[in-house]
Amino acid sequence: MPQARHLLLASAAVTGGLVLAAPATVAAAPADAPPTIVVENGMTQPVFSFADAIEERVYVETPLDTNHDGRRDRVAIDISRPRETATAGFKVPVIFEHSPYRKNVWGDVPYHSVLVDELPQNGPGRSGARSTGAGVQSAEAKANLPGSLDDYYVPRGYAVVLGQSVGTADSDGCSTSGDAAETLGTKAVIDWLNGRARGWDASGAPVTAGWTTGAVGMTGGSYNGTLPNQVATTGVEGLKTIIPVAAISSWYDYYRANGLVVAPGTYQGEDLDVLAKFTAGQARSEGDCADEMAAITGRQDRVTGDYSRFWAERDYLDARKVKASVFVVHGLNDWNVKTEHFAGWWDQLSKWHVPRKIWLHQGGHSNPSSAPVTLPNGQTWTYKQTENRWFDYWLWGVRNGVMSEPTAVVQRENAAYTTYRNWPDPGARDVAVRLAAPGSLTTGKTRATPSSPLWTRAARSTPTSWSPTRTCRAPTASRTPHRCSPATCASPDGRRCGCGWRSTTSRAPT
Ligand SMILES: [Ca+2]
Ligand SMILES: [Ca+2]
Repeated sequence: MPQARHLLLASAAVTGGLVLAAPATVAAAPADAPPTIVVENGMTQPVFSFADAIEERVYVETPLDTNHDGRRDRVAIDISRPRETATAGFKVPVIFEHSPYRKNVWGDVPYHSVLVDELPQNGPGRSGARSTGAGVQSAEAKANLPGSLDDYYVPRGYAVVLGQSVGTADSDGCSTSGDAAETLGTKAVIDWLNGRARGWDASGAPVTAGWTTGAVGMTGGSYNGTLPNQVATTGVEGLKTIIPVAAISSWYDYYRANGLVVAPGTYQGEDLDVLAKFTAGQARSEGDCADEMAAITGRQDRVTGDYSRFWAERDYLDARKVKASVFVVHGLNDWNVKTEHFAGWWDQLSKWHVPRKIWLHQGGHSNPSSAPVTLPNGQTWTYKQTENRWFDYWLWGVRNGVMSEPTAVVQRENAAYTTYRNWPDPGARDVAVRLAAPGSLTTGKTRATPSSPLWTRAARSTPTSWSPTRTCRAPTASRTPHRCSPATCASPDGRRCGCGWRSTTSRAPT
């Protein structure tokens, strides 16, 4: 997508007033002046009263019937917006976080049995059940929505919408974990914000969103960050930008690896059906949605590990329809949503020329720290400030230069932040890495012994996404047509793996 088109879209989003304040001070608007955002150093300032914010619960109609009861499922959303949106005709853009974790999750959902229940990368503190995490909150409408998005952005001139995924919490239906239904259940909220879908309050009275410009930015971490990826692939009008943090780009890469069944770090035995039940809650999983859950268990196929239509429905690695800009954020030591997820997604965004930025840090499955990062122009910003400026640019049309700054911010192995014109660093080069002694890699030569089959295919330094180009050929007794491993696809002399591989990234940062 040509960048110029997005710049036009961003400019068109500015329908409210815009004040560019003097750098050192925040301008105080006269008491009778129309409400405006206030911008200092290219960043919106907190000038609207959070205590006076308007809170609203709306049930948005989706085109779905995931629980097959003959009625369209509705999804629940909670809204916080500046009071001026009701009293002074002030129209604001929306920062939207959708989640399947809001409440009533099944905390002790049964996991699949596994023969090997510990991975080498699992450190101390491994738990047997998925944590509810920061995204799990009671979402009853109240004066202060769960989490800090509303606290931070409502005073700066945004509405914040916290949604509940279809089939979870107060929304209708059955959770489907990652497929088109979940995508459309999220997209419906953006359609409602733009007058293309219906919504009602708790009493059943119709509700419209006349207070918004219709410009929407989505963000969230992990699953909450995956939903923005999903919706962006639809090209829905109104979604101007997304900030997916530690987000999934293909659920096959989350629960499978080249034909093998794998689990996210620290959650051995989890699979997509476990996650669907966790988010749906026990009552639904064992009640109205029992049939739907059983269908997921069958179709996910833990026997072969094959990539199938089921997984293709949950694969977003095609950015051809993406109209939103994308700010990718990921930890380079994330063993839950592994680095291949952002790498493959980034490659797609590059391929389709989506306006984009990337922020990589040395943490795990988490947000970046609050460390300040100095840009080549001498300006210093934290991640949160960069997020703020990114939303200001794409949702309010503030010309703060964020798109002229280095595309990539990368925290290196020594914890120092470095900026690059692009990612991978244009100065990076391919490095062939070979499996060596157990638990190690080498860029040098390796020697095969009969007791240690040699994998001769070169692997590149992370992050790289690998997928098989064909199934195994070797006629060994234990061969299966689905898996590639030294035992099942050895060459006739028993010493080499016969599977072909291709990578979806060409270079890694050096
Ligand atoms: Ca229904
Ligand atoms: Ca809050």
